[in-house]
Amino acid sequence: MPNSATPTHCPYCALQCGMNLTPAPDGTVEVSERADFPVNRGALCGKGRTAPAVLSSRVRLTSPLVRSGGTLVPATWDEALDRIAGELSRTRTEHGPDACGVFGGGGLTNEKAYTLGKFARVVLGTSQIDYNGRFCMSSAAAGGMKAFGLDRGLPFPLEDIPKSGCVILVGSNPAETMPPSLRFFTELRENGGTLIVVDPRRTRTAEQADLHLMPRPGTDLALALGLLHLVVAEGRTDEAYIAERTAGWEDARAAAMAHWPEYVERITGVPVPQLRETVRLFCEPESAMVLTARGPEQQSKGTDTVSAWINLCLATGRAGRPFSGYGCLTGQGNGQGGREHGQKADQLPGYRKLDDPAARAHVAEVWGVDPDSLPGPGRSAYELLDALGTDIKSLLLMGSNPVVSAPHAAHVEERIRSLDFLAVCDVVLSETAALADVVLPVTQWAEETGTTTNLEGRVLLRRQAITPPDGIRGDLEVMHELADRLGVEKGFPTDPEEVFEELRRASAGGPADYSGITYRRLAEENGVFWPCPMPEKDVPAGAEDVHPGTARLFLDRFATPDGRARFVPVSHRAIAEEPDEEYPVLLTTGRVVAQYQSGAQTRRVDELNAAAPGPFVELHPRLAERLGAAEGDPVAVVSRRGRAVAPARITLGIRPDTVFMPFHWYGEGRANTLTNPALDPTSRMPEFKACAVRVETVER
Ligand SMILES: Nc1nc2c(c(=O)[nH]1)N[C@H]1C(S)=C(S)[C@@H](COP(=O)(O)OP(=O)(O)OC[C@H]3O[C@@H](n4cnc5c(=O)[nH]c(N)nc54)[C@H](O)[C@@H]3O)O[C@H]1N2
Ligand SMILES: Nc1nc2c(c(=O)[nH]1)N[C@H]1C(S)=C(S)[C@@H](COP(=O)(O)OP(=O)(O)OC[C@H]3O[C@@H](n4cnc5c(=O)[nH]c(N)nc54)[C@H](O)[C@@H]3O)O[C@H]1N2
Ligand code: SF4
Ligand SMILES: [Mo]
Repeated sequence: MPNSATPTHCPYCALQCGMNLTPAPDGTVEVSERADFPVNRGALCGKGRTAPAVLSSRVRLTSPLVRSGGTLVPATWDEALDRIAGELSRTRTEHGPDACGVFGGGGLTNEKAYTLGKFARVVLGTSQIDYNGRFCMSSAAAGGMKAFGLDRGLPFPLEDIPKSGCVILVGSNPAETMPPSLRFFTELRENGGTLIVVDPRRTRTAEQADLHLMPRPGTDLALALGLLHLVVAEGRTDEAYIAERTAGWEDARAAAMAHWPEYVERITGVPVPQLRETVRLFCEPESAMVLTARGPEQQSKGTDTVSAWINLCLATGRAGRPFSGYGCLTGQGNGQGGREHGQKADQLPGYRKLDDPAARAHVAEVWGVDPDSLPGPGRSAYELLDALGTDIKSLLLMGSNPVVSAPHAAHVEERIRSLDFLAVCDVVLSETAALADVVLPVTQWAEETGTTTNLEGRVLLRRQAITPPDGIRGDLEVMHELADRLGVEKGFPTDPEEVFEELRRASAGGPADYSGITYRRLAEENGVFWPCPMPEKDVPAGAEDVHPGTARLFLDRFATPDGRARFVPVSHRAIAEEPDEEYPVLLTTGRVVAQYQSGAQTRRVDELNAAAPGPFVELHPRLAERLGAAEGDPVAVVSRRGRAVAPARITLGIRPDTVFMPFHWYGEGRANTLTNPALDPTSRMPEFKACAVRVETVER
């Protein structure tokens, strides 16, 4: 490996900030500024800056582990791989292929996600594969598909944000979750545009806003409908656009008209004058955007909620036009690419549908298998986890830590413990890995090459910058070795570029078409936006292509058969679990800037732990006073599913009827002990953002 700086990308969130990595003489790695990457222009948050700490053997796994006599003990790779192959094979023989489950992650590179989906269907023959992205952006994906016929989180690059006239950020806190992106919102305001933030908490992002709406958690659907009602009532619809570029307006309009502003104020708690002001700020400029993130999406009506915000954009002519549109801010490092290439329960590579005969035939040909041998769609993430130990006997897990991050986590933990066999590939001994029968230590971002697709739909090359330590292997090698042991000798290469070449062919002609993208292009350009097809039908391996990629979608037509966007008629409905006398308070959950997700990686970094040492319960002074709780006092939050205890953090920046907990920790402060696994009927997204709880003081 070279001793000079390697330009690459951060291992964490979907911004995929560019950075340079240089190996230092003492074996560590230095991060330096990479100013040429347009998304972050050199800026990094604390997580990105400290990411090399997780490469240290002090915190990472250094050897395969195999459970023996109840404890995990070091083993050779052959012992560990033989054990996994043997157990998966036994499960398949005794209970059938669907008794083998596979769970992936949106942090895996495109090459890994693609190979994991192929491994499940071709090697194990199981339909039971899904991934943590289901908990992330699935509602936005479902809403985008319904309206536009395509799901790419942002239909435009981030650099378009400052050129818009108004941006409504719904349930998104980029000041903590994507700090370098805050610049785009600051520039928006410097250019005279307005920023409206919709969040039940006065976050660091909301503090930057021109207008902050503070709805009751779980009421974004009603809020969007109320805004659309006002748009119609005030004659602010764009009738020419509606006639020319959309379908289904009458029904959506009728549904919205039932949501009077006063009724919406009662449901959401947002005063009517603020609704009117929002409509004015959104409709007056020439262009405007709505961007959603997990706040409105992680609800049991997340898909309808996204549809309602899209309807608002369509009725006002704000989609498929310059500096206008609806977008979702995807979360994980490869949250976009990870949802395109087949680790989803119902999906084949290129965002193809598993139940589409033409898609099956195309992918089966690339894979060299009979289309009839491909299983059908399987269960969604929570349903899969819920079936562990009953229908699903053995699980292979790669890139997730569900014991911390899944809803109703105590139940999920109990299901995981009831498995016959669990194998986990991870870089650290996560709380889920600690329950495994076999743990495989895998290489990390800086030690391997692969592609990710950032929140803009920009495909990037994450280059290897250092040599991995001895005794560590890559996820691709793990799948190659397991396939080999399970009787599939070909089709599981360990070279990422070789996998990408196959992915190009598998995705060719699909909605997420990568066939015109090559590693060489990615090395020369600052990423390529999909779709990027080949001009010809056949894709010769390694061939170059001239398609520039598609930075901006829908400017001429939407991806529906007739090119028109679809309105979806939706109506308000309550959250799955409304507060009552016994559980009178709403709990919502989310993130803090210094910890990432389940914390498996960031809780192993001293600097980040110093900044965010543990869980807390954010509550309003009025609620604290009623409880008799002072700042820092331990308080218990109790839901129908369990009890969590963490110190009180008292703030005026939250609604008095709501408490907030970050979900990055395990143990007594685990927020997901409390959360409700009620699922959205379309996206199967759990209701992470609203459940009924009671709050109590704790004697210590
Ligand atoms: N530091 C850090 N950054 C991250 C991550 C991380 O774990 N840590 N994870 C990455 C990933 S995978 C993701 S998905 C993104 C998530 O990024 P965000 O969506 O920005 O993160 P969250 O904190 O989950 O939720 C955003 C906001 O939604 C608000 N909210 C809660 N309930 C509601 C509601 O009912 N309605 C509305 N409108 N708002 C509500 C919360 O108060 C919160 O401020 O972040 C990415 N970046
Ligand atoms: N209450 C509540 N719960 C939530 C959310 C919320 O807002 N509230 N948000 C949800 C969302 S949006 C998400 S995305 C999920 C995320 O939650 P998780 O799925 O648990 O995500 P991570 O903590 O990122 O877990 C990734 C694991 O994979 C490992 N890993 C990293 N890179 C690799 C790799 O290349 N190969 C392998 N094999 N392993 C790797 C990491 O060390 C870590 O253990 O949490 C969800 N849970
Ligand atoms: S914002 Fe996201 S991609 Fe950028 S440095 Fe931080 S964690 Fe990494
Ligand atoms: Mo996420």
